Amino acid sequence: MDTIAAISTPKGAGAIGIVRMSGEQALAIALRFFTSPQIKSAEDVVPNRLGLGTFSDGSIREKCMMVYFRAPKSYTGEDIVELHLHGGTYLAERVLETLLGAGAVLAGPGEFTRRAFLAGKLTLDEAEGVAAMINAESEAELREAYSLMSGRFDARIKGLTDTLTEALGVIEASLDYPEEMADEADNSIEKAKKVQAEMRSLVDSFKAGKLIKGGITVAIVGKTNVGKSSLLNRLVGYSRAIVSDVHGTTRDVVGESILHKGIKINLQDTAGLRETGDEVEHIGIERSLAAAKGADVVLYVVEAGAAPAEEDLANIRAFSKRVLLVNNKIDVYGASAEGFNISAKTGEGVGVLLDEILRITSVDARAAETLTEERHADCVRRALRHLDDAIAAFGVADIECVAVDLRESIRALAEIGGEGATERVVNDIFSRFCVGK
Ligand SMILES: Nc1nc2c(ncn2[C@@H]2O[C@H](COP(=O)(O)OP(=O)(O)O)[C@@H](O)[C@H]2O)c(=O)[nH]1
Ligand SMILES: [Mg+2]
Repeated sequence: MDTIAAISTPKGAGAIGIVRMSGEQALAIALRFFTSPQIKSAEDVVPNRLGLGTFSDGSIREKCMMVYFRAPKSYTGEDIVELHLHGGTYLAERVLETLLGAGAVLAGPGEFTRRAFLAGKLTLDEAEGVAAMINAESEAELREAYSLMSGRFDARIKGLTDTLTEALGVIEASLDYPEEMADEADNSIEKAKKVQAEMRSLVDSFKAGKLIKGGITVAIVGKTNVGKSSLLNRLVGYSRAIVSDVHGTTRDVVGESILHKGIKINLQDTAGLRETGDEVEHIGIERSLAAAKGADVVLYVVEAGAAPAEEDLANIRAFSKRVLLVNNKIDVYGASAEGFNISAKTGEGVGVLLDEILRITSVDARAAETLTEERHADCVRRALRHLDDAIAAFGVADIECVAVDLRESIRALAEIGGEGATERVVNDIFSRFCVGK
């Protein structure tokens, strides 16, 4: 395999820039340009230790550090060399160019991690965890990513697979010795039922998992001037949207994300709902309704003490199952009997409202190990379907049918770790990585 090279730090000015190589030639290529008094030959390079030296290719002389990881004890399982340079957009590119000129090949997105996967250093779901960690924007997302990356999720799936494999062994044996194995077969199916229950709860957790990954989208809707933009501003902590007592101020959907208790919430302030002859405002109102339709939660805001506009509310309830009635301006009008009482002006009640958003979407930042990846959800759903069939067939249909479905179920679960994953699936996963990882 080629020796690959890439810049592993983000583009732009920064304290350090790291250029990384992986492959058989990595050290030889690096030592053509990197010199230090301690290194007379490749044997002098101590693995896993940063050493100070000079990178020089005739035109640049960069005082920098180098670290060498010897195969197979490296991220990719191959020889890896990292050059830790002064930060800067140009310098790292310049060094990379020199390495490419000396025989290294530019790495594609995620190619280091892909090599790690091919070398058996990590499973496919662990690799997905690496990508998820890099992209994480909230505490909860990071926690789920760690659960994937560290193999905790993989171990849980393996536990399920082991139980099913054991059950399959018994079922296969009972093909030949139906009488002798009857009790054991019963027993195995009971165990398989526990796996079935766990798979079901995993599949259920994907609803929350998706919200953890993408954030909970919350649309703020209601009549004009009830304080929707003020609520947005209060939640984001600065004056994001224009607030005024002129009716119909907000026209476009104004979006901004916040973190609450480690969960990302994507807020959308919208144009107030009212009859209008203004063409632009009318378009804005259509966008408000579209935002409400696409949201995970809708906050329907009214002025405290005033009744909600029944028609608007019914309209919204028709397409959104999670609608919270929010009574704003309690600092002037006092609390209402029904709904959430808040003041966008003083901030009163706003924390309770955010907690409620997490509660009704069943998203909990502390509950690690929800399903967050569509691919995993798909595998578990398929595994569950086959297991359902196996359990339903037991005692009713031919025992061979039970065995066939159990095998399919096990196979679907194994795909999570990458077993039997097609080239296309693997390519798709690594193409989502950044170059240099
Ligand atoms: N006293 C009080 N006034 C508020 C509160 N929230 C908004 N307002 C005022 O109500 C008016 C309309 O607010 P705005 O956020 O633009 O409403 P929107 O049209 O629903 O976006 C502005 O004059 C705000 O200052 C509140 O909680 N208390
Ligand atoms: Mg507004």
